[in-house]
Amino acid sequence: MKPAGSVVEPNLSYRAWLQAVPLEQEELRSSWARVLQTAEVPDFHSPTGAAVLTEWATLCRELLETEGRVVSSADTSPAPRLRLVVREGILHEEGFRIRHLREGAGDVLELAARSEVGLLYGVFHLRRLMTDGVRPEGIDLMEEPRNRLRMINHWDNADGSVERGYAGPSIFYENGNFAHRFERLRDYARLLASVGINAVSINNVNVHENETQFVTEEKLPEVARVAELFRVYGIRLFLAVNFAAPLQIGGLSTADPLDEGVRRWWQETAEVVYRRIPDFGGFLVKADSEHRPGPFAYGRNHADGANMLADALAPYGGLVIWRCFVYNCMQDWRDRSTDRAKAAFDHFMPLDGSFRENVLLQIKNGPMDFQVREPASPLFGGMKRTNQVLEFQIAQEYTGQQRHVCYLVPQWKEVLDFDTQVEGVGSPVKAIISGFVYSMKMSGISAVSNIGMDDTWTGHVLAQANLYGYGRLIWNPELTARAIAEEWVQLTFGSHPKTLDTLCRILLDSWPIYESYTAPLGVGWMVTPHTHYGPDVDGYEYSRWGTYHFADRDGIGVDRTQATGSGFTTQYGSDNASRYESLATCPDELLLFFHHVPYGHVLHSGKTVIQHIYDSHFEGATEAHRLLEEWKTLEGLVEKERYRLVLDRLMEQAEHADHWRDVINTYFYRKSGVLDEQGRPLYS
Ligand code: GCV
Repeated sequence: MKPAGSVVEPNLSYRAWLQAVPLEQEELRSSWARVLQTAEVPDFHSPTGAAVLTEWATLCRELLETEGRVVSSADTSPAPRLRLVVREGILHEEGFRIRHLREGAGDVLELAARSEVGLLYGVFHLRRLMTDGVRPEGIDLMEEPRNRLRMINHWDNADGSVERGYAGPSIFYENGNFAHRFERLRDYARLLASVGINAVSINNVNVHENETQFVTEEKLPEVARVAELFRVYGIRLFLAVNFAAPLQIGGLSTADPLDEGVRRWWQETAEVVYRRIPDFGGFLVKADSEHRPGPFAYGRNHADGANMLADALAPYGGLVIWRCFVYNCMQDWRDRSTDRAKAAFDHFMPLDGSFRENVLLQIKNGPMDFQVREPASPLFGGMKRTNQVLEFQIAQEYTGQQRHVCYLVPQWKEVLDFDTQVEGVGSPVKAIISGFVYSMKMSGISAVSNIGMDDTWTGHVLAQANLYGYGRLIWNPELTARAIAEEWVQLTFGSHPKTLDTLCRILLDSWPIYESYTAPLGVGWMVTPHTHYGPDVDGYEYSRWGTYHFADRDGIGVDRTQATGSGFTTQYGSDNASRYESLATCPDELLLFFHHVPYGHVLHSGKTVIQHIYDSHFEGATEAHRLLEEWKTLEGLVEKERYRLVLDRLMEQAEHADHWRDVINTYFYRKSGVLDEQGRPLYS
């Protein structure tokens, strides 16, 4: 039996949110068929135009079960149609407008854009409207991206592995070389374009010897083939480069950014790259970070390094995206004056205003490292004269590694909505990053990819919602997490009300649930070293990485106050600084990020810290089991393959949440000696 609003083809996981789900409602289907079946098409000038036509034909076939017919713009017959128009002077370069027009006897759905890629985004938007049950009559909407750069960073290595990859091997490489999986790359580019992504870096920011070669004459033809595939979908290709490349592959004896020979080497390299890939995006650089080479070795600073590369790329319009993830990774936990959270700000604030126009500083969303909960980085709002890129992580390194469901859009929204208050109330991160508060030549958002060779792309079918949601959110940060979840569920699983309702609840509850059974109250870490999967409360407590919770028999948390701690709070604009500084106003969920408190400290919620730890861990584990039970109610509504895949994952999550609960509760019971008020067993 075919369940209503569902789909029955094989390979459904692979198709992700671009499923062939025929519109169920007859009336809806016929009103869309009327205006979509015939397309009036302009003269296209690039392969992107061909992709627009393919997507339109696919819509007709898969959602309307009909074959589309093309007419030229010279055709003046009054038949209803979709009119595709490339028009100068309207909108943002990548935006589009969709209008329903009555013209004589026939009605016309006009999709207008300034560029062919704008039309492509528009056709993908039609798919969303159709799936959402919107009728074509009366449509009049405009869409344009709020962020100019909308990027994915791959941490893929040429040997085929993916750093922090949880969905199988790399789609790009195997055995030290390009893997030539062109069909898969095209399918991936299509998925990305469908949510508005326009840039991708294809190799790990930790650039090893094999990938250092990517900028050589020998390897560039392969890079160029990948760039060509992405170009069709409006996506520019970037490479992560090794700052020491002049030494490693250039035969030079230095990589000093002020050395004439080094500067010339990078200029020549840029020339070679652009000869092969004229629209090459630029270089992404991790320098002087976690043992990667950088300008410090030569007594130079980050601006010296970034500007040298920027000068090499400037003649071609290329960008340098320089990461701010710089900290002392050889710390001693006894050294209380060094605080990793302060490092990025300390390194980069003094350089604000000294970077070239084509340099963008890429800043992780929080001051530490993609934890389940962190405050926003104080560099947002701090830096006023430098182009910025916000970096998220779609890969769930610290949020369940795509074995646990953790829908991250609500977390990302909190970061984007965080009011830096630097220009008075109303200067949220999203307005800074979009270039609205301080005009920036170029800015945007990037995120670490969560895909690999797995049939589902993401390892966990529900983790596809994070890739989808990332694209949609950075296109328009005003979209709600629920609206994005609803879109994704309908496109991915069909529109049965029970499926929609249940899956949206699972997704929207998942981040708070994950948070509640893992590290408490913003303190972070407590994960198994290196793998970062599973609980190990002291795993990173005495290590070199600057990742401490300072739990002892009396209390827990990191004192980052100005009064008695590291002074990290002072890096924020004044109102936020005082809000975080004071125990009276610091939000509960970030309490242990900013303060060291006794276990008996009473939270705003009215609970003590220790009781909160116990309660949240019991509740979190119970809730993880509830997610599993909710999913089980969809048996028969979701086709077998994906039903089983998700079921397996949720079973693992529920069991693992119990493990987290027991490890964390046992640890804190033994440290504090405080019993649970409700008398529940604190260890197993
Ligand atoms: C690519 C964390 C991760 C590393 C990653 C690094 C970074 O430390 O664990 O795998 O390296 O962040 O963002 O550069």
